[in-house]
Amino acid sequence: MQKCFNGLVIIGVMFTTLFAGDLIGTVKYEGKAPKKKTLRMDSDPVCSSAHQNAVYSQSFIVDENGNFANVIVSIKSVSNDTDAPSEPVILDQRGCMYSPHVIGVQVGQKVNILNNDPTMHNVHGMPKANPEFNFGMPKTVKEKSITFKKAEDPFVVKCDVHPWMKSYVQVFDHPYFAVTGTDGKFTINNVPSGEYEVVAWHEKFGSKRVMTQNVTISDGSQTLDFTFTRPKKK
Ligand SMILES: [Cu+2]
Repeated sequence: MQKCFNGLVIIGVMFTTLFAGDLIGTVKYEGKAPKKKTLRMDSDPVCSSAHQNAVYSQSFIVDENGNFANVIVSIKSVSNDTDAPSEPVILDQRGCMYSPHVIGVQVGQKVNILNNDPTMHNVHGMPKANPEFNFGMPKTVKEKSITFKKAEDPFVVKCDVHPWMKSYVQVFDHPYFAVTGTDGKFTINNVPSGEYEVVAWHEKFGSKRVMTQNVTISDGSQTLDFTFTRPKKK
């Protein structure tokens, strides 16, 4: 009986390993992109002197082909029995900018916030499901770690010293999410087979104007593209 049971467990494991697929795609923006916004960092000479050239806001990055960066693409309502990765997600403060501008992290996974600037930052996160956090990072404090206990929609993390510094964080209870690069591309690996709703979020469209599409994942890879369009003026 024991042998038979073990056999079933092995077959079960094989099924979950075999029947998983990658979700890949490109996110586009259609329409006239907003004018690039120059960031003025004069209020802190350490910040302004860190840049030789003009620095632009990262809140809307679209290239000439419409490839849309910093979009969080994620699978909604997917079961997950894996532990949070021991590898932390890095949120760097460098040149008085957050890098990356948008991150996804799992419940229980560390976010290591770095200060690579010889100045003071104040990290102020405004989640709703998780406790708000707000702490200073003088130039002597090079790293602080935070973790989240609950999954939640993207929220802002800003610096109270430098008003142009903003980043966005989304917390997931599974590993099936990705953030688009400047080429608009994303890859979500090893999604268990099934039918899902896939959500694409961008900060300028917000949680009320996320894009959703349905997809069926089976063995192999599946392509799913999204196109955000400029909202019509009322
Ligand atoms: Cu700052």
